[in-house]
Amino acid sequence: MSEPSVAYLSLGANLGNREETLCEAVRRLEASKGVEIAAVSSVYETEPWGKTDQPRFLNLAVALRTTLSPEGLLALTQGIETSLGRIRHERWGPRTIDIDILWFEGFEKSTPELTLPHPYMTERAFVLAPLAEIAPVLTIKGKTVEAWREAIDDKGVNNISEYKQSEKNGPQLKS
Ligand code: A4P
Ligand code: MG
Repeated sequence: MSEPSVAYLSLGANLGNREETLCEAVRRLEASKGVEIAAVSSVYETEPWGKTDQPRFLNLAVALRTTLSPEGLLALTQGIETSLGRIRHERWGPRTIDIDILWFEGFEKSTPELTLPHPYMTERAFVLAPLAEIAPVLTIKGKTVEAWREAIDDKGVNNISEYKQSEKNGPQLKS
């Protein structure tokens, strides 16, 4: 089997029980073959970006090690989105769950199916704030995630809770 690669994901939800959906998505990632969760950021409540007339999101970032290819990881995350009730309507519109691959070790590519690193990650405080907690020195386009985060306006992006790893029940949000 090949050596695992490090990858970072951004998860977002703004419909339904947002906390429960995010927790369940992390649990499903963790339960997936070829995926090991290395770190989960705090949870942030964030003003909608792009299309602003929609409910606020909860966002978090996940670090993982995986033996999957980038395309294999995308198929997995899209399967989890679908199984959690994601229906694709409009671009940047409301969603039960969205899982974006931000960065995948050793891969820079741009195809319609997959662009790595994620093209908007350095413009989004809702991505950079959680990611800076778990990958501050990761370098994207010549700058660290922490430097990108310091440079961005993070008004409307609020850390609301730590993410708690419970041995029995899997990850849960602290109340
Ligand atoms: N795709 C290409 N590259 C990637 C990648 N690195 N990771 C393709 C994941 N997918 C990637 O995505 C459309 C297509 O992008 C996929 O078929 C995949 O092959 P989608 O999830 O079906 O559609 P979408 O999410 O509506 O479009 P898009 O452009 O991915 O939107 P974003 O960028 O995900 O933005 N505001 C706040 N505060 N918090 C949020 O989480 N999210 C969005 C969605 C907008 N505003 C937000 C938030
Ligand atoms: Mg998306």
